[in-house]
Amino acid sequence: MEMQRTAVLVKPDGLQRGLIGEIISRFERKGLKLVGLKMIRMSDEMLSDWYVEHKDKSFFQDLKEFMEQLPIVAMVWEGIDAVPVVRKLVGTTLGREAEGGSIRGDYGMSQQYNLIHASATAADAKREIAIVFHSNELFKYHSVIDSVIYADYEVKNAD
Ligand code: 3AN
Repeated sequence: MEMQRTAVLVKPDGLQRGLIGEIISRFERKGLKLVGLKMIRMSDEMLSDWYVEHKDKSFFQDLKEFMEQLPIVAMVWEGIDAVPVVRKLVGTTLGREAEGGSIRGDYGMSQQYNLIHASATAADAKREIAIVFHSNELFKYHSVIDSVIYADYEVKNAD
């Protein structure tokens, strides 16, 4: 159990489909805390760093071109075990197979156009957050609902 930050991108297909509000709303309702948010057009260089694990895959170039064509909405969410929690809300990669109730399961049919990116591990989250956000664009604040989202002992054990 660990307090974590995780990176989420709403990809060009999510922007085109008008799903930004819906996606933000799902993370808010879950009890995650929004600590960073921006709309940017990612450069080729940023995307090469972002998708470094896929650099030898056949779809690498296509994936970068798709991500470059329009702006994306980047966010950072914080919470206990935020990395796996967000992955679960997002659902598995292929929209057609993703579980109903997950974002991809409810809104997507595709593998490439799967609406959203979420960090796979805590180490990936750190690396990805640093690609898009400066430290002064990330916020630490007390949320008035914190005390009904977690019990005190959970917060203590997560520090
Ligand atoms: P996830 O986003 O579920 O972690 P990854 O890391 O396997 O999935 O893939 C990163 C992105 O690359 C996916 N979100 C998808 O847009 C794209 N992608 C993955 N596999 C393929 C593929 N076989 N063909 C085209 N695009 C793919």
